Amino acid sequence: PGVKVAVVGVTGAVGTEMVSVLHDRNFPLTDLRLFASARSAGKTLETPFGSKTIEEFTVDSVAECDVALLAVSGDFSKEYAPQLAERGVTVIDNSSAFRYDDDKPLVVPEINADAIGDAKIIANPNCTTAILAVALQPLHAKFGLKRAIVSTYQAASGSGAPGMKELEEETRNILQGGQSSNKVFVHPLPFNVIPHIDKFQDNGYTKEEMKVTWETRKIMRIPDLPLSCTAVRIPTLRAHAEAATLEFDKPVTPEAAREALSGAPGVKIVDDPENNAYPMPLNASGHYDVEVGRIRQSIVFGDHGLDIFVCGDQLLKGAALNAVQIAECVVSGKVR
Ligand code: 2RA
Repeated sequence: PGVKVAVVGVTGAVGTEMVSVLHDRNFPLTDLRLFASARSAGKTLETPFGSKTIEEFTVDSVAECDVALLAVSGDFSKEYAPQLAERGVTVIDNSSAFRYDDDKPLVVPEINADAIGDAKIIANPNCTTAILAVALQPLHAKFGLKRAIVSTYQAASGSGAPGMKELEEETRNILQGGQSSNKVFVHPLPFNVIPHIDKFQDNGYTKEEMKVTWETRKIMRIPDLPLSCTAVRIPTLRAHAEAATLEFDKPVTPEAAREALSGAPGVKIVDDPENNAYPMPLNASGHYDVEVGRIRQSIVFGDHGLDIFVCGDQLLKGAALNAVQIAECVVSGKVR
């Protein structure tokens, strides 16, 4: 018997990718229903499953499905995810609404699928966190992660389809001598970097930066992990890159790190500096694996430290792929 799946927020960048990933991974579904707001309801969407009509979201309609993948705002999730869960739907939520609730699992399947248990609402992490955690876990398992300092280089897709559109249009506009008129990003993004993603917090970090700290601790089950992050938007389209300086409990070498990472689920080592091979957004875009490279002994933390560079598709491992992987765990029972 197959599973009835709903994708809610299907007109967004993440929702669109969810449908593609379900198809690409041959997800065992008997029915796929696509939901969006009243504005898009009734429109036809070309999908890998063929032409499909978008339905207006109602709790009653989505409650006819077994699993709902939500790619909607946090406020929407907060209101409707509990109602769907009460009606028996397993909700996998891409917003930040439930990530920090102690009783809701926050899951990267390569790391903590066992946290899912019987949960009816499962939180999908922030993209930046998911991409980083996939690379950190194999190193943590072998050497024990003690501290991390992270800097990110985040693509426009983190602000959804409107962010990607603004980057493309504004780049064209500026090259043609026009004035920038940014709306999605707080400053013009083309030819710029913006060290400001999400709201500033009382401690001077942004919410995006704190998400990386809070969520990495929860997913990797290192509750006090000292991890600081500087999150920066750069003018790339859809893959986030991150530099991490790591300290471990045990001594580590780049060779031992490569061994620990080699064959780790979701990881692709791209680390051949002699041939100019290292993780890059252009190469990681459209791929499931997180690229890890530039692995070197850290000057700061010496024989207990590494510097690494990672890159992963923000819309895939950072969002849609991870959500579908969680759904795969739920339907296959790999939840303990
Ligand atoms: C960003 N992490 O890149 C956010 C999206 N969830 O803006």
